[in-house]
Amino acid sequence: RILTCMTLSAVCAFSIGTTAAFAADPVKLRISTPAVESDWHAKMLTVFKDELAKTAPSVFNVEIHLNASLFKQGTEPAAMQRGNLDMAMISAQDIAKQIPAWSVFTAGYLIRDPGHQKKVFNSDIGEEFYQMVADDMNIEILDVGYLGTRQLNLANDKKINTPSDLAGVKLRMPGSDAWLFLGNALGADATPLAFGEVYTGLQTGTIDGQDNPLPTVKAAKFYEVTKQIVLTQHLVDAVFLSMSKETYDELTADQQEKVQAAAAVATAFNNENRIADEASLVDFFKNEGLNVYEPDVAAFRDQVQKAYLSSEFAKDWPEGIVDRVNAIQ
Ligand code: KDO
Repeated sequence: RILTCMTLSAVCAFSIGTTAAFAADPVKLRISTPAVESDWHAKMLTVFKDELAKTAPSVFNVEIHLNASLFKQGTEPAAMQRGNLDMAMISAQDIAKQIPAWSVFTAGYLIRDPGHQKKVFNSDIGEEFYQMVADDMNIEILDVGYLGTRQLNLANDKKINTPSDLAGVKLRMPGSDAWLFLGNALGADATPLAFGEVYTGLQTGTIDGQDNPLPTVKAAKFYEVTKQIVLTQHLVDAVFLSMSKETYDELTADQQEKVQAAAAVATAFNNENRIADEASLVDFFKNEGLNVYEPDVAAFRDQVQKAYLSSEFAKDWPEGIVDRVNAIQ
């Protein structure tokens, strides 16, 4: 073929020109996340990419950037809004920075379990809240993924039973008001730190503990530098697989459909694996020598719910939203 091109250069130039006219460049989708490679929500991005490669071969070029290597944790929404990033898995806490009504989904002990989470966001509540994100942030939420139920993970072995046992404990939280409020509501001294710095923070003692779902405690190896996990179950956490609306609106209707379908396959993969992992990981951590136990969860629930209901955040919640969320079975 090269030989033919060299000898028949005029014909060759003609044929390259015609091919180029028909083959559209793949649509580049750059995704940024702080997640580590072995965590389920990082793997779910590969499932998303593979699914699109199957359903729309050569149409998309999905680039996955892990470990916050492209954008710092929490800066992804702004990056999408500036047109510098196509996709991310954003949190309710990220969204609440720009849309205060969303802080309702940062409240501890509101969403009951992963099934409840899925139903809430698949209901008219999800529709209303996703619309706010589309209108006010120019971001299209494709689907909700279950990040897991957040638990306390502490470097020392002092027994924790009620919120007062956390007094003076420097609990790392991601860096935003909504996250810090949760840490303080649990009774601890919330300290902001990016996800990528948590392992070293625990190792060197700049923080006394952190909170994350069990699969993340395993994937990020926090169990290597901590002594106990307190099963407070304080936040049934979510990540919202999202796309900048600028990118989304440029897709054809068929491409949008394929993207939506791939997102659904990816979140289903994540949820299934994460839920199964949560059930089995307690034994893993015990084998690693950690003390894993349930505290007085009712005491934590009571204190945290009261803190949220009387907070400044609650003033921005749409009328009746807590009752509507609670009513979803
Ligand atoms: C974390 O920093 O603790 C957190 O769990 C917060 C989530 O919203 C999400 O950003 C997550 O980290 C990252 O995806 C890393 O797992």
